[in-house]
Amino acid sequence: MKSLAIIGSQWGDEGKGKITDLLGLKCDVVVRYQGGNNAGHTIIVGEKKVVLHLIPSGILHDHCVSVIGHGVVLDPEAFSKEIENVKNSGLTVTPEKLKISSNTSVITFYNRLLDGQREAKGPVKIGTTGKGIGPAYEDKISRKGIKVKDLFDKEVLTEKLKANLLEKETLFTKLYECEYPSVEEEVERLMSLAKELEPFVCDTFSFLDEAKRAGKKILFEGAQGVLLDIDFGSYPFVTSSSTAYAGIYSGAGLPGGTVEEVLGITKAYTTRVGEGPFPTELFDQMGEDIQTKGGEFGATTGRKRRCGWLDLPLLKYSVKCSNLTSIALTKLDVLSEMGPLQVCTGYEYEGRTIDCAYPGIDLSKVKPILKEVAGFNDDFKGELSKEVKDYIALIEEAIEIPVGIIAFGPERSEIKFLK
Ligand code: 2SA
Ligand code: MG
Repeated sequence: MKSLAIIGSQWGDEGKGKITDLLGLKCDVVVRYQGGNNAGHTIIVGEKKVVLHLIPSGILHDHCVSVIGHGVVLDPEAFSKEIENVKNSGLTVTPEKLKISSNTSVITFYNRLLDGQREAKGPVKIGTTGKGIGPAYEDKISRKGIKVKDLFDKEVLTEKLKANLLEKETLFTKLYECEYPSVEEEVERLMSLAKELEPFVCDTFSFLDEAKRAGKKILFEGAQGVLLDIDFGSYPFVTSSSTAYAGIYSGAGLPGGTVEEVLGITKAYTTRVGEGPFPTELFDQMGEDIQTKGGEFGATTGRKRRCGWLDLPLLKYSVKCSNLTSIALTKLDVLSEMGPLQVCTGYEYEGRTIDCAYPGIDLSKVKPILKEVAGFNDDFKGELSKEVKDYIALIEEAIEIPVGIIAFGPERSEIKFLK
């Protein structure tokens, strides 16, 4: 297998975790390059269910090195809890197995507080996960951010946090009228959490550079999905990182193109959690049924995910945005025995018909063109039924890349390679 990237091709929650877990078996290194603990990757291994938020899925394999690149935003408190959970699942975590870039941005208490206050009291509700992701990226871009390496020097951290809090203070006191910890309190909190982080912190740039030169197989593990990308996504209802292909090299901290395959993980229908337009959203019993049968709840916040039909104009767009070379079609089992299905093949938009979305398109104004297709009743284990094959063919014809993998359940054994 070549080095590859696994990217969500919709609004996240496509089942990236289980595919990354499986393909991770054949990889030497797994790298997270964007996002933070807003992600939720649920992986079932035998009797065990492991939910990963921040730690790369490579942690499930002893032969894999997991890397958190500097494009990630890291909450030391969430990290500490997750390490605990991972260890409690019987997995070993050592500095040989997990490496965190010293340049990774830190999510502070102020970031979390601001995220929550904005969602509760601000003028635009995005439906964020409330983990402080957006404000942490804002700090980074505005050059006021705290980096992991700052956590080990009290003087440096105090100075940086003072500067960092200066403008936020007005927001907390005047705009949102909420309480917030003093710089001294936050320094103490962060420095005590940093102890747990310290063994894993290193120069991941050199590690990845050497791994690349040595011909190691690297898997780049995307979080969320292309439609949540800060630039390509359905702005402003997006996350604050580059979830699409373009974010890989800068986020991982590995210059030079080595990704030969880009696998887009695609749910057989569409879900979205949080606010924002969703052209094929179902508000009827079918939507409820998919939500229930698919267990469509946020793995991080527990929120109900909105459900709708597969949207080919958006999928076509994602394929282009992320240079996808093939897709893995997941959760096909959820659509089984549901009766006739529908697929969105185009939009009516501004007086014309289009079959591919594009940046800046107002998704709240498109009228989806739905095509009814035969439902299927399949266990996916043996030869696929004609109806499933037709469903796959319809997708392949639209997106012009193959469906290389299908998944029809949470287990490793419920993933099938078609090509
Ligand atoms: P944020 O918190 O700033 O990243 O939120 C901004 C938008 O991005 C969406 N978002 C997500 N959408 C799907 N899945 C995500 N991960 C969790 C999961 C979400 C959960 O695996 O289920 O548990 O609720 C994720 N993370 C961010 C978010 O809904 C906003 O629309
Ligand atoms: Mg998820």
